[in-house]
Amino acid sequence: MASGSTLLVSDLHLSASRPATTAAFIGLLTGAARDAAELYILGDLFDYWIGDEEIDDPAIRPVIDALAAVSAGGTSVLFMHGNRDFLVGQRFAEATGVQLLSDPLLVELEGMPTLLLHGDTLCTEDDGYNRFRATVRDPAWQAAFLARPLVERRAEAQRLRAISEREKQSKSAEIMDVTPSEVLRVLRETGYPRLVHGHTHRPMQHVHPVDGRSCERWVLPDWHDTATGLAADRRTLRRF
Ligand code: LP5
Ligand code: MN
Repeated sequence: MASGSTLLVSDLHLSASRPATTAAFIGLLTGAARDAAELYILGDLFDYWIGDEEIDDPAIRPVIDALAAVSAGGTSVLFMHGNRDFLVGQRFAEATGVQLLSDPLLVELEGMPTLLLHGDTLCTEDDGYNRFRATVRDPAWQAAFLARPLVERRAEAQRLRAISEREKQSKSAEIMDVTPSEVLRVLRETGYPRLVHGHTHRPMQHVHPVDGRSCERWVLPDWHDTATGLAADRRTLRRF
């Protein structure tokens, strides 16, 4: 039996260059996730995704098959796009049985109103990233990008990954973390739920006092060091 009826993970960054992480994720899909009612994947499942042709990549195929098997077994697998895999599309959904989610999404987990996000939208002071995001989330830009040959798309993605790693060297930790005022704005706008997100790779349970209430914000870990996530357990969350 799974450790909770709902499991949440994010930031696995699966790629051919990290086979141990792929094996750990497949271990989750063939283990605890099989007995869970729901598995939420809150973005950056893949290191990058340049279109649903990725499904046919030999390094990715076992992940697709394992997602399809766990979905067919009765677990609802739900996926929210991250900043690395915002091009995951309908063909992926059909091949895996995974449901694509919007970001943010307000759900009830064991009766607790919970706002799920990838987390990048909370980082409002990262101007370079936010300009990039506005461009690549535009449907017209995406259609044009997806119409380009796969080999060109892959080269662009790799170029962009290198730019991102370089630019992060000169960004402060504060800029790359969530903006406190944005967290408060989102909490007010959505009725003071519990927040769960990834992206910043700073796993932590925060408590935000806001308008006389205390709102929890749970940050998921990335999978480079620890292949773990959170399980909803009655009205709390815990690492699994
Ligand atoms: O991902 P991570 O953790 O390194 O850093 C993120 C932000 N970076 C990104 C970029 C991704 O790493 C690369 C995604 C690949 C997607 C592949 C499919 C689409 C290919 C598109 C090819 C054009 O999201 C990083 C944040 C960090 O999180 C913390 O929040 O700071 O943001 C950046 O580093 C972005 C740079 O500041 C700005 C990059 C501008 C690039 C402009 C040249 C290319 C223009 C192409 C059209 C938009
Ligand atoms: Mn991310």
